[in-house]
Amino acid sequence: MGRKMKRVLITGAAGGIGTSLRGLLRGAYPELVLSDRVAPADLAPDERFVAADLADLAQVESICEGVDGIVHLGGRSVEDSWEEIHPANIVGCYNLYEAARRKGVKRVIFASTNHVVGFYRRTRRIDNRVQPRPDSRYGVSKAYGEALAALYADKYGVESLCVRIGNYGDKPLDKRRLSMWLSPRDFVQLVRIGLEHPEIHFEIVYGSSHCERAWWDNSNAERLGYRPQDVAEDHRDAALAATAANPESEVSATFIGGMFCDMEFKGDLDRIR
Ligand code: 15L
Repeated sequence: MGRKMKRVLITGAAGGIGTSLRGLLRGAYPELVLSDRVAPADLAPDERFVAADLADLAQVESICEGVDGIVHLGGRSVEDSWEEIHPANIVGCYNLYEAARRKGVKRVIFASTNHVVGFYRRTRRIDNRVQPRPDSRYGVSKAYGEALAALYADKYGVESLCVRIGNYGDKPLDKRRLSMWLSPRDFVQLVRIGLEHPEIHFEIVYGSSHCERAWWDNSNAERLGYRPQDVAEDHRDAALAATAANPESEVSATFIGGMFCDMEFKGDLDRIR
């Protein structure tokens, strides 16, 4: 590995992924700075927390001070109204990249999502180069974040790894998640590749563990050295039973994004090829 990271900032550190990542990254870098709007309840004595609202550029600049790498998990992580998505994911993501540029941050790991490509049919195999087909305002905001990552890499040299996370958790929750589950330790592997790999400029990879039923080709992650350790099919029976007990709607079951595609969906799904 190449890049030397002394101080790493995690935004959205009090959220679900942030909370588990914090523990798994402890000791990996000399200094971990945690940020969110409110401090996590269980702050350890060796953890440094700095409060910041992503919608406030001055606050975001202050948390980027002296930082080498950022794991940007902050913002809304599910579908919501535009009034919620706009400040958190549009303004917030712009502020994050602009603050990173102003403070000379070298690398950003951008937590993107499968919902950027949610309206691709499950019958099609996609890779990291397909054009976005967002399934929600949330998916659009993450596609915008990926575009910002490209702009800031090309124009200003702020390097980014965008990870289109499938579904993060200890196990795949249902049949859909057998195709996109991401275990905590496999995410840590991707984060460390993103922060330390010597040759990242702007890259998009999928955040999934070893999923035999994946709807995507993740060879771009493999090219960067990613070797997932956890196997979705080890949890097959429980995941299939969960979907048998609670089947997906026709729209959900047709597209990668599942229930995000179904929300507010009007008309005939055959129009989406
Ligand atoms: C996501 O992007 C969300 O953050 C997560 O809560 C899940 O809904 C996941 O996608 C998913 O698609 O299962």
